[in-house]
Parts: sequence; structure tokens; C-alpha cells
Amino acid sequence: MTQNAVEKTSVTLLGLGAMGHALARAWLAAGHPLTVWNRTPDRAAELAREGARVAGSAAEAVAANSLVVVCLLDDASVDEVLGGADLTGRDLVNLTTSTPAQARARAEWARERGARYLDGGIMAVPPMIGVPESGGYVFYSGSQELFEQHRQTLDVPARSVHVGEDAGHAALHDVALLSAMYGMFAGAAHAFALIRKEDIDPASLAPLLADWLVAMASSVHQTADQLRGGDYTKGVVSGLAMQVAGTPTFLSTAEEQGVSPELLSPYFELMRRRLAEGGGEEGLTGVVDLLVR
Ligand code: FVH
Repeated sequence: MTQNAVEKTSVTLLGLGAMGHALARAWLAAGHPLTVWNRTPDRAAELAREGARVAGSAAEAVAANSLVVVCLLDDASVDEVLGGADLTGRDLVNLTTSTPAQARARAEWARERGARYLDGGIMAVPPMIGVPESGGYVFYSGSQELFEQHRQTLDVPARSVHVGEDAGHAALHDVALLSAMYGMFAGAAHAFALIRKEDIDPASLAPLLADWLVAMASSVHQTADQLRGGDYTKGVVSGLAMQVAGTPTFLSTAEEQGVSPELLSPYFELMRRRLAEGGGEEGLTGVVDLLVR
């Protein structure tokens, strides 16, 4: 080691699915000593050739290093894998997709077993891991101090973003963003369905659609501003009354094109309800309040 070289933190990683493999490769490439374990041992073979140490059991892997990262299918598999391991003195980082309640319960579960805990939500697909220019990142929540202590190591697979001390907040941010993504996918599916039977190349619609979605995406800043300030008419350009008046055109077009309106109709129904409550001068922010039970 040169005089200025910094020793890289040793990492234990449990779970070598598509995401686990990508994480493992990123840490190995950055020179972090890595111990891995997977339920199906064969999946560790390639990583062993690339320099990972393969533990014989999850408990052995946990015993190997104080920083233990899990990236498993779901919360139930975390129970199964860590059930027999001694977590005393470990720093457990859970990158398994969970609900906020599962993440909070897991934090308490780890505390009872003598471990410190960070929960993570990965905003990337495996090919984006270890590729900073891909824009992928990981939400973390839990102790800020613990996060700062491991930040350098956690930044290796993808940029890390701490979103609060509440262990459930990484999962909540993760699910919030992915929910918005599914809404966008739903809209895009309807758009492609509208042209499906026409002599229009989907590949010619795609760039127009992508540009339009990007242009409209910035409206979330106005939504946030209105939610914070409580004035849902602030800065509104396209009022709800006008937008609701336009909905029959969308439904009739779907009908003409032989397309089911099932993805659009629930949203239009919420718009109509807000209008009936007197929200005609607002934009679409009132829909948020109708959703909150
Ligand atoms: N892949 C993706 O695009 C997304 C991106 C965003 C984040 N997700 C979440 O990451 C977690 C892991 O996802 P993954 O892609 O690695 O998933 P799989 O390739 O299906 O691997 C699953 C691993 O979990 C192991 N496993 C499953 N059940 C059990 C169990 N009962 N006991 C022990 N291990 C279990 C599985 O082991 P094996 O099948 O190879 O034996 C894999 O290691 C996930 O939360 C995503 O939501 C990924």
C-alpha cells in the first residue's frame, strides 16, 4: 500500500440475484474485500473467480465483517437468511425492497439483536450499478451518523442519498417514485394502444412521447409548491374545469380507436369529483387530497 492509500472497508453481501451480483462486482472492482453468500451456492462461483470470498453459511458470512449488506427478494427472505446469524456489533444495511412498515420493524428487529441498521431503496436496475454516469442512486434512511460512517463504501455501487432518520423513509421514497413511474408507464401504454391499429410506426411516436413526458414532468414542482402553501390555484395555467371539459374527447377517441379507457377513467373520475367539490380554478393538485384516506 502507498502512503496515501486508504484501506477499503470489508463488506459482507448476502443475496446474489441480479442486483446482488451487480453490487458485488462494483465493490470488487473498487478493491473492497468482499465475502458473499447465496442460498443457491452455484450463483457465487463466478464472483469467487473474480476475488470474492464465499462463505459456507449466512451466519459465517455475517461473522466475517462488521458491515453486512443484504439484497434479497423480499422481507420474508431477510428473516429466513438472517434468522440464524449473530448480528451483535454488526452494521446491517438492507437493500431489499420493503414497505415502510417492514423497514421500521426490521430496524427494531436489528436493534434487539445488537446491530445498527440502515434501510435502502435502490433507484437503479442492475446494469446501472457501478456506472455513475447512468444516474442511478440509492435512498438510505436510519441513523445519519451510521450513514456518514459508511457513506464512502455505500457510494461505490451507486450514489447514496440519505432521506432521514426514520428507517421507513427510504422505502417510502422508493415506492413513491416507482408508483409515479407506473403511472407514467400506464399513460404510455394507453398512448401506444391508441395508434396500435393505425398506420403509425410506434418508433415514430416514441421520441415525441418521451419529449412530452419530460416536458410535463417539471409540473411536479408546482404541485409540491401548492401542497406546501395550501393554495391549489397558485400559478395554474390549465384549470381543472377546462381539463374536465376535455375528458369526453379522450374517452371518445379511445372508443373510436377500440381502446379500453380502463387506465384513464379512474383518474378522470377523481378530476370530476374535485371539480364537483368546487376546484374548478385549481389544476390537478386537489386529486392528491382525494387519494389520502
Ligand atoms: N433487479 C431489479 O431491477 C430491481 C431494481 C431495484 C431494486 N430491486 C430489488 O432488489 C432486491 C433483489 O433483487 P434481484 O434483482 O437481485 O432479485 P433476484 O434476481 O430475483 O434475486 C433474489 C435473491 O434473493 C434470494 N432469495 C429469494 N428468496 C430467498 C429465501 N427464501 N431465502 C434465501 N434467499 C432467498 C435469491 O436466492 P437464490 O434464489 O439465488 O437462491 C437471490 O439471491 C429485491 O428486493 C428487488 O425488489 C431489484
